[in-house]
Amino acid sequence: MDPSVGEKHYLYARERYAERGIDTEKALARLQTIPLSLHCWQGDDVGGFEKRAASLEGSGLQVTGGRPGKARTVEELRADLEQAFALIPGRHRVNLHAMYGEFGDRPVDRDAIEPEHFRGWTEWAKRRGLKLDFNATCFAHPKAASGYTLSSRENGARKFWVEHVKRCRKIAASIGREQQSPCLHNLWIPDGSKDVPTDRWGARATLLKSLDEIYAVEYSPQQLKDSVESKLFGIGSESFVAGSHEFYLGYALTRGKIVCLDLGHFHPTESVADKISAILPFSGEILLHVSRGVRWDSDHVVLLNDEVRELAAEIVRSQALDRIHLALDYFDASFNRIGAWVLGARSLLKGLLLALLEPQDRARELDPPAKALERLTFLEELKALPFGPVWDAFCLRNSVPPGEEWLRDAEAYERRVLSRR
Ligand code: RNT
Ligand code: ZN
Repeated sequence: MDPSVGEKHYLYARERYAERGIDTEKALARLQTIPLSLHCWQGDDVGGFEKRAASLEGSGLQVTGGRPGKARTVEELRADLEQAFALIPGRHRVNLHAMYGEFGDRPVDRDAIEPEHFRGWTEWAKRRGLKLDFNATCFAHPKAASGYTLSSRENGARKFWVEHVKRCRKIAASIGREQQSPCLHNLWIPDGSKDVPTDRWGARATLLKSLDEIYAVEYSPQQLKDSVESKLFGIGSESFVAGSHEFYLGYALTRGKIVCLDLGHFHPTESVADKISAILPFSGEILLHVSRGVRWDSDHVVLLNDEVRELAAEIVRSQALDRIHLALDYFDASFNRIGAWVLGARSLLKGLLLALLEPQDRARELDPPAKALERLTFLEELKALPFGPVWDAFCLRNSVPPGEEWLRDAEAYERRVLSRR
């Protein structure tokens, strides 16, 4: 798109929004400040760089599709991330998993990882002006094969995982110190049971004990923030998940931790958007794993669907942009993996922009029940405003291809780099 055409369309759109009392410049300026944490694991189908062949078996995570071109080395993954960032407007973060360390030639088990294994990442991030977040990897490991980690009744295995997560927090804190921005350490465990359990109480008591051991080590919140991620069920944990939403909500609120809400981790008719204003009065911050479940927690690439729009709208309406951390979490190996990153990130940013283009005062005025028809009509009419040119302006100002033009670059990269792997 010729930038002057883009600008012409934008000026028209700006006027249309201004008629409704919406300042598009203000919305664009706000959007510019919102970082998304891009999940490194989309680049290699949740593989990681450990020497041991990793299998997702028993973790409940399933990556489907066999498109060639997944990253096999840390260099390839970084190059792919750089290509993705070149097509995503704004300044964002990279979300690492412990299995993505650079471990050299000898195998380093999860209970022995150190900050030095992530030095390459911090140096790269610094050069690229990126900040990092971190996750413990409590799956894809023989000691997680029983389906239980931190809630394991087998004390040796449990201790192993406690040690792993402790080390992950230490690594995350050292990253946070280095980058002068808190590193968010998220904890998700696969623990649960395929069939009817008889000791839910025991598993949860054990998980509680493990978490308290882990978080007994204190770090400065300038360096490290901790979140815990619940789940409803997984493949292989259909009947019981130790770290359920109620469990972690209780834990986070009593221990000053952040809850992580993954869009795929609730009953399909449950609204994560609705949870924002229900949790924030009691908790300083929330982490969102933005994903798209199709029938189950299938981790499809994020699209600008009603769920994402509603979620973004609720964040903005709650004036909570500064209290909500946004991360992407999906894995799709059925198409170009760089494209998957870009499409998901751009869809979420679009949702945020749409939310920022909602006239807040007017919206609140229309909330009373007597105004239901007016309210719905107002929301419907907002959908008819020329949002596209405002989005394109955001892309152009960030020197990123507008519209679907980014696809050309993603496809060229696939031809030039990915298809040769
Ligand atoms: C699993 C959780 C978790 C993982 C990543 C890889 O259901 O969503 O966040 O996707 O840690
Ligand atoms: Zn998640």
